[in-house]
Amino acid sequence: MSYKRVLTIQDISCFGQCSLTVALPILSAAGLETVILPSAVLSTHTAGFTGYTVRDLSDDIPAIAAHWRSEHISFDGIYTGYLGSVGQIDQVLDIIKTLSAPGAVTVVDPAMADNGKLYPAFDEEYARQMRRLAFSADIILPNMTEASYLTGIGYREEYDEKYVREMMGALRDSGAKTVVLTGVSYDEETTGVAVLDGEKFDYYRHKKLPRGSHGTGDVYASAFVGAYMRGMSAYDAAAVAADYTVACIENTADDPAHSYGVKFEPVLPYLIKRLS
Ligand code: PXL
Repeated sequence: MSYKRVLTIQDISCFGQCSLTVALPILSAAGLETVILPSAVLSTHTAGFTGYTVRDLSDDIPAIAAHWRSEHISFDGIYTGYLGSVGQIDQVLDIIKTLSAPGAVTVVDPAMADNGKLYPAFDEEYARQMRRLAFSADIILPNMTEASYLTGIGYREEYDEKYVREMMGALRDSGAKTVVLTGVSYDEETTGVAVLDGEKFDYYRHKKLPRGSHGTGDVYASAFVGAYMRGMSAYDAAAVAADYTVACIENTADDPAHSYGVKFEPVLPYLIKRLS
């Protein structure tokens, strides 16, 4: 089995089962050498907690990248998520330019918004700057809200396939080679993932669980990157990641107090099985 090295750049929310505390175990379970670059350290994530601490690590990132360059370290994949501040967009673009191995894949989860709104730490300027990173990626993994911010196409709660195709076409025409749009739902019972890979449009439908859980975007993106880097097509990786995320939500459903994240760890054997 080929052994790939992936760099993931996103925050450490010490408590809350999202970003790096999700990405590192999932990518490792997928059999990838996983290198982390924390964009910021927070006591918790920012959704549903108040009074959290934040330390932006922008001042450390250039020196870390310079050290890696001096050690001739490079990456087969670079996967970015929640960043600490708008200035990190250029830092990340520079890392992609200087630390990618030949043929490396870049995957950008423009983690900045959900349910029609930006996350508390971000503003319109961040969303505008995120376009530069997202549109330079090989693969982007926005949800419907993020796709709306990236394209300028108005966010809608209800829509049809024509709207979804228009959104994805706009993302692809702006530069992203493959678009994986999450949380695409046409009815009450089901939701799914739309994939535009070159000219090919596909939709993977799965059941919609009554309770939306925090952190599922990060679980999804990490499982997608794991599966894709293991050699699956974008569509197959999108489907495996969806099944794993649903299984994680189901594994959390009997514990309403656990609303800050999903219990993804006990379900890792299922993901590993799907990847082997
Ligand atoms: O799951 C996305 C995410 C990651 N990191 C932090 C967040 C959020 C979403 O709110 O607050 C710090």
